[in-house]
Amino acid sequence: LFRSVEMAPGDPILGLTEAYVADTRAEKVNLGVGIYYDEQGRIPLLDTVREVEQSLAAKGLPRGYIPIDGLPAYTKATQRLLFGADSSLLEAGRVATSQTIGGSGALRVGADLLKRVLPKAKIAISNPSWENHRVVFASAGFEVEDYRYYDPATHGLDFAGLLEDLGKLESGTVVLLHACCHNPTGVDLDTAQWKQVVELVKERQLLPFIDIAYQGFDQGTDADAQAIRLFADSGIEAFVVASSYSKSFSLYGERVGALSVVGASKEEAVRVQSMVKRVIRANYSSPSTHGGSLVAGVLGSDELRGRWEAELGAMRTRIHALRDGLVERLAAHGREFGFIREQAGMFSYSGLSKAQVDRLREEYAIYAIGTGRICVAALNQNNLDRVAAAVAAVTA
Ligand code: PLP
Ligand code: TYF
Repeated sequence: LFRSVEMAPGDPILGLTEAYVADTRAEKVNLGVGIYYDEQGRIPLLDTVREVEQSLAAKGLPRGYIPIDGLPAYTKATQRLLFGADSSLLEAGRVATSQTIGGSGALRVGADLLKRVLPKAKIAISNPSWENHRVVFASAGFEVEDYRYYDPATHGLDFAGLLEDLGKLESGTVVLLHACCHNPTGVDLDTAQWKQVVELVKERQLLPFIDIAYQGFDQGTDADAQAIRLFADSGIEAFVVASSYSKSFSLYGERVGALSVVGASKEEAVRVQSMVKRVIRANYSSPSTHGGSLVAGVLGSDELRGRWEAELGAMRTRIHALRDGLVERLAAHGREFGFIREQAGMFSYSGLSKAQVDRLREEYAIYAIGTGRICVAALNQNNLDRVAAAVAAVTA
């Protein structure tokens, strides 16, 4: 039956981690996958998460099914974090939010929903984007186009190209936008640029689909949600947000995300929510209890939420320091990488070529993505010197 099945191509990012794990060199460093590691090179378990987890364990709660669209305390808290506690959209009941299996699940449920309600729409993603964006939307039956985004000459934004390409999209096209900490480049729009994009999207009648997987990793939870807030204030009738807590709560394997769909009215949001639930039912019936309970437990307490913001703030501050540290060490080797300071979040498009990335791996046991993407959040004071020296060597 399966005799003619071919090997499917592997995930280039997760495949690299497999190669890293198999590498026996003691000094190896994995700058490939987007995970935040602490100074000891471990994935942190946040204190606030640990506290909620311990109190839940002590209660020994039963594990019945939760609603198709998730825990109400979770979806409510998520809405406030994304749209702001004083959001007029929330006040008006215009946002339909569901707990999903990670941010990836939110993208897929959102894609299936849009395919159902807008069967002819295409989607445009940034060039480059997280590779799974293309995979998920293509699997849901979308034709995927791209818009210019990154300018290799400046290691920054090709804003003129972006505006030109968005301006040419057919009306009704879905536009996938990274709210902050763009994956893979680390290149974001500033406030003035976001305002222009919001105006253009409105004028061209495009449908914004905002992916926010790194809220709080650049400037803070409110500042990093500025794209959502600007679209919310723009008078645009409808937009979609896929969000993830994988990074901001360091809960990667718990698969905690959410899909929020903004409609024109409360009544519209109720109908949309019913359709989202139907999509979820057809995919996996309902989400899981544990991760959602942890997040809801933290965000539902003012005290814990404040401490979580501080824990997230510490991760953010450390990433900024690692960017500075890398730039300074490279400068000491006579290499100018100042742009790494301007980029935001976990990732940096380093400008390293495929051949240079190959040399880093083969000669120095330093793993990066072939496109030159490095995960800055995998650096620490122990490996910074070695990484900088190796980058200097391969760029000689
Ligand atoms: N969107 C972007 C831009 C990401 O980088 C990620 C990373 O994992 C996701 C979505 C998916 O998040 P999750 O791991 O919660 O599925
Ligand atoms: O881009 C990254 O590294 C993260 C993690 O199939 C990730 O977003 C990578 C690949 C993948 C799932 C998650």
